[in-house]
Amino acid sequence: MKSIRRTVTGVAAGALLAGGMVAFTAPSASANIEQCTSGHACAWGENTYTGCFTDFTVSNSVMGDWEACSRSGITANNGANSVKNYISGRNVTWYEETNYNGVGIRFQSQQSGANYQDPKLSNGGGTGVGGNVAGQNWQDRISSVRVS
Ligand SMILES: [Ca+2]
Ligand SMILES: [Ca+2]
Repeated sequence: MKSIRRTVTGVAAGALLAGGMVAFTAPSASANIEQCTSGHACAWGENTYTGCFTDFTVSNSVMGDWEACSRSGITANNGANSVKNYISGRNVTWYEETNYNGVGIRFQSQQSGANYQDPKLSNGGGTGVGGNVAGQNWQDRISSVRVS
């Protein structure tokens, strides 16, 4: 009887551990807009500023690895679903191609108070650059970012 009871207790502890692990991984999955601090242009892998996260203070000709991501084997290149510009006095343009090529979508700074973020790039956002592209699907499309 004693050994059986010990086994049951072990199972219960395992269940508790599994539950704890779920709760532990939740914060990275529920990343949020607070990750984006003043002076940065930010991108998230999922809608509503969630999922993998990366940020920039200057232009980047290629969207590189996510800075924070619970998934392996994916990069920020062609991965962003939501973006924000929190760089005072600068515009941030997210381009379709690397090296700022192709069309883009431009956001003003949060400090300017206008058109500075988009939680769902699949239905467009920002101001079109290089064409009337602001209303297009921009999910998983951005490959470079220019701060100007
Ligand atoms: Ca994505
Ligand atoms: Ca692209």
